Amino acid sequence: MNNRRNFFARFASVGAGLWAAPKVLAQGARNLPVEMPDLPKLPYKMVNGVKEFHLIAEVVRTEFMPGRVVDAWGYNGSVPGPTIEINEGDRVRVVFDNHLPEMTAVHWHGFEVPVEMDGSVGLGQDPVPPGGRYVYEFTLNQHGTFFYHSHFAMQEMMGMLGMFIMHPKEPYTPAVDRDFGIILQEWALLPNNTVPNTLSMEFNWLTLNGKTAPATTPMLIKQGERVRIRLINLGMDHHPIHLHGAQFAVTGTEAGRIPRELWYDQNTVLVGIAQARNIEFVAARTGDWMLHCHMPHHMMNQMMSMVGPITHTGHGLHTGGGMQEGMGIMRQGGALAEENGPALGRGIGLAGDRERATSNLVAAGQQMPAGHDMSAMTKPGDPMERYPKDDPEKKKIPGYPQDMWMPMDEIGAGKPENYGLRKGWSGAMMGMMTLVRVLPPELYDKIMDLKAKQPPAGNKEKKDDMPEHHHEN
Ligand SMILES: [Cu+2]
Repeated sequence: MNNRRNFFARFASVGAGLWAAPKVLAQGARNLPVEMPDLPKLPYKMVNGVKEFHLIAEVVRTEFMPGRVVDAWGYNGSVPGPTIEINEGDRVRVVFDNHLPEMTAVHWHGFEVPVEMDGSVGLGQDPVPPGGRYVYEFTLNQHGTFFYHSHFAMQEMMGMLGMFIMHPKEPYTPAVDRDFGIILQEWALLPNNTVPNTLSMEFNWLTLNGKTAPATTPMLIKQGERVRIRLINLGMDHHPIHLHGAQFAVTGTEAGRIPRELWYDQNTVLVGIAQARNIEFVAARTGDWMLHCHMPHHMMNQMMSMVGPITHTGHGLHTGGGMQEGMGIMRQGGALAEENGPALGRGIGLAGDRERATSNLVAAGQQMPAGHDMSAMTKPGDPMERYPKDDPEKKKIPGYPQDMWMPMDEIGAGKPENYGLRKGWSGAMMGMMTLVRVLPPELYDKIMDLKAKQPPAGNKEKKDDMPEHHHEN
């Protein structure tokens, strides 16, 4: 006991400066509605003291970015599904309807509830048939960042997942000024195809709350605010999520709050499959800071098949097969046929006869795709002038080409959350990325003003279901 008290005494002296600005402490602790950029909340009604939600599984046509149409599976018109928020101790009923053409059920991930309410089909309940209904009801005596999902693996990869926040009876301290939620997902979508390939182990679209950068909506923060971001991941890969401009402490997992004496600063947090991680930090420095998965292939959209040596199939690298085979799409033969089997999914080196070393000169004689060549942007005297447009010499440089620069600012134009971003900002934003915009008060107020004047959003973004932003002035 004595040791413990000493520990806390020591902690208190160190901790004061680390975790909380005095302003935040003075506000006292309370629970804030969680802001989910680009996603709706699931509304409820009170029925005899029970919070009753209505959740519907269905096919949802959505867009990862303007023009990139996807036929995914989700809930209530949203992929991922709408966010459910309750308070610790609540009695909750979820009336669940299946509008899919096959059976499903809802698993409440990490919930301590009776097995009949767990959503593990076969063990606790029968599958909910197409057109069927199942009523889940439980009292929730937990708190933290949870989620719900189909427990059919392929349905998970069609997008059937949603955030479930349980607010604590005793609000967490130190209090935060902003509380955000982000759902990480990955998808395999061939060009000109709207249906995700759930068998693939290679992913070319990476989303946060169902959007891919630069179409992700930034999180807006006023300088000095204390911020919580809740991250959840349900896919085939782990995502090391990195924040620019501020270090953070990991303050919660999928099982709830981490005791404060176990916090320590980091700037990258690994969000493993089926895990939740809450991070917290004080937004001290103004700027448009990236929050992104740090896996290099997750920092791209489907352009990963358009640049780099793999572009030039037949002219150099040929690992495992072409893009279609790599994503499990057969052009001929069976998936287990001798000529296909070893080459499917992630190359494991068995298809040695199809592999070649990467060399320079892969692109010799080829026209680079539009956007590849920076020379259009060079001015006299720039170092880039060494490699003028279409100079065959640069194709002899080992490794060339690797990346390209393709700002698409127009994709985010007209979105108030993007107001004031530097010209060319979208060139940095691809794949599993979004922005944490730490704004000086004037710019913050200006953007809030623009948001207030925005016409009501369409079906997908049911902004009116969102609770009001907490905001002091
Ligand atoms: Cu990742």
